Amino acid sequence: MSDLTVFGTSISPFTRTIRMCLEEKEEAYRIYDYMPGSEEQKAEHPFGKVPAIRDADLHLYETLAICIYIDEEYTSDPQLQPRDAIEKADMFQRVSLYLDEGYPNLIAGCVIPGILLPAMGKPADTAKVAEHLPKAEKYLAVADKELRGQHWMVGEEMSLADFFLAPAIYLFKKLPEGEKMLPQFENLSAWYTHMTNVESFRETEPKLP
Ligand SMILES: N[C@@H](CCC(=O)N[C@@H](CS)C(=O)NCC(=O)O)C(=O)O
Repeated sequence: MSDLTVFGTSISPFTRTIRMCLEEKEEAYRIYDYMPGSEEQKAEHPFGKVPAIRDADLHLYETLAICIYIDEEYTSDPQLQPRDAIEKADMFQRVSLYLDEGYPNLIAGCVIPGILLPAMGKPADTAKVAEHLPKAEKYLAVADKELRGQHWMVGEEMSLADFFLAPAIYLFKKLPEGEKMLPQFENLSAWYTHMTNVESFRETEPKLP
């Protein structure tokens, strides 16, 4: 059994990604629900971002690095990265695109200003949402096209590519504009419905404020 601790609010889609990895590996862990920018999280990440982990003497931050560590240190099945070189490159291409175009537009540009700020008693930033919705739509159109009707984003098995995007889609669907936008993407909608049956995804559903 691991001695692993996760630092970061479970609302964060990045925290959910690493929790999904841990659930898949059936590794026990503790979680401290620290918010981004809090003094506690600044001790875990140099920019106070969420998430970070500690595992015995190891201290790691940045979600992708954490996912790779979990998959390669805890070697039990399922494997979360394809073995085939082309599929592995495809997986990292999708994760990288998500980090560049997905998270900044879906979450930072729409979900946080549109629903999380109001949930925390602050005014919504509707101008920011309006600016980022078309960019979110463009990103989703690419993700939809690349799915080509497959169950998983890459090859025949689930992988980190699925674990990065699904938590973001969950939150984006909470935004009325997001809920309305998703059905136009048939591949993505079918894939997301498939993801909602994945136990590690269900087990890590956050409690929204
Ligand atoms: N590059 C970081 C990004 C993590 C990130 O942006 N997390 C968000 C919460 S979902 C956060 O901490 N935002 C606060 C900030 O950007 O200052 C990673 O991959 O872990």
